[in-house]
Amino acid sequence: MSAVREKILERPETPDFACLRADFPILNQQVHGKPLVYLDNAATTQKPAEVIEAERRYYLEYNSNTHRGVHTLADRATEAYEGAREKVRGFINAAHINEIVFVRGTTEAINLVAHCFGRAFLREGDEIIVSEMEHHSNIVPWQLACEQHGAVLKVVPIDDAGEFEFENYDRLFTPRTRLVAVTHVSNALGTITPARRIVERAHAAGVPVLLDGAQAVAHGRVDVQYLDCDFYAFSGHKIYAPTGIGVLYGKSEWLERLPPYQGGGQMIRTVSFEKTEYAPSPQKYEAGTAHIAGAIGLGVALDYVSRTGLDAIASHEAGLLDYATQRAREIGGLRVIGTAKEKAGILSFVLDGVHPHDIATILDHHGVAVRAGHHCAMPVMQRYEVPATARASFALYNNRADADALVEAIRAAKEMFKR
Ligand code: C6P
Repeated sequence: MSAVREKILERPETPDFACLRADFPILNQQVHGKPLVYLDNAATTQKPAEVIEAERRYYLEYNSNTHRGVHTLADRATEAYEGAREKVRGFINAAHINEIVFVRGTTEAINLVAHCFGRAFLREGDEIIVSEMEHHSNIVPWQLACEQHGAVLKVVPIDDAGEFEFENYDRLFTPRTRLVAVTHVSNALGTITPARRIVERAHAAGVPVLLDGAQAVAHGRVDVQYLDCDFYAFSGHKIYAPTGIGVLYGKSEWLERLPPYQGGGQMIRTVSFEKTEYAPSPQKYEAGTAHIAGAIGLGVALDYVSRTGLDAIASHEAGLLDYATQRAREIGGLRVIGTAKEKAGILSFVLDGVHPHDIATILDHHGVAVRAGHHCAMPVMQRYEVPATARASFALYNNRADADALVEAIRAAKEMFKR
């Protein structure tokens, strides 16, 4: 660890974000001859060197399968893998370690719940509530479950600012409502939804809630006991960890009741041709060899974020978002899509006369990486009657100079398309 970094860690309440940037080696490069300004963090975040090193060390020093071996390397791998599970538990303040299931990412976590919950509890005419601002990963799995079991999807509208319309949500409940699945933070708009109130309302009707935390976990404190949600899904790669690893949190009472997702090794207690008994959660949901290195990397990434401090990260990113939004709004013809009062670090916008894909291409030539498209949230695009948006999304290593580079590159794009 560098001396500078040690100094920062002595005062974790005021981390020096400028120094933290050095922890992410990939950022130190040029793109099209310009310094890289990475603002596509909602798609995936970059990884600190210590996360990359943890994965490397696993493969170099103790690569082995977990839970199966009786040799030293297998013990080390199992200890590190289960240690990572405990880190996840602590990070989201889950009550029990058996409530933490390792999956590939948010998408798999939601599919797991939709599939298992559907099989166990959905019947013809039952209803699932989602919102208009969901990512496709929190729409399509429910559509598949509805199709299979004859259930119906009901949608909470959003208003012009991109706020969750709570009164309309309230009205959607009927005696047939079986589950609510909503995002904690919208990837297309940045809206932070009133997750705790959403859960409270659903619980008043005896209905469980799944929160999609893909865009939330890296940007503010998440406490699943405070939220009281029944399920919480997130991806490692959006919180400075490797791809291919993610987490499904589920309350014990649910994970004990739901049937398994996939069958295979690791998820059983006994197998015979007549009958198989399943292992308890989380093993019941983790058939096959896990992404062991990924889980270990995730544990290290969560340590990194915790040391930096979630509250400090949230306020750093909020400051950046305000600054970037204010400066972007000075550009004539630019419209911000998503102006909710409570937002995480996402700036979605359209620019008169320039297609978002063209904006992103020109920005790339200025070294600025953003995403353009429907962001896997087509209903949001339909709601705002735009084909796509350009989206800049912030992480802990971004700074005002990045926001300035973004704004200058947008101005250049505008200039190029001037008639
Ligand atoms: N959003 C984005 O650029 P996976 O792919 O499983 O890690 O995450 C899916 C997912 C689910 N919910 C939300 C709210 C998300 O933002 C995402 C991923 C990326 O916005 C890639 S489409």
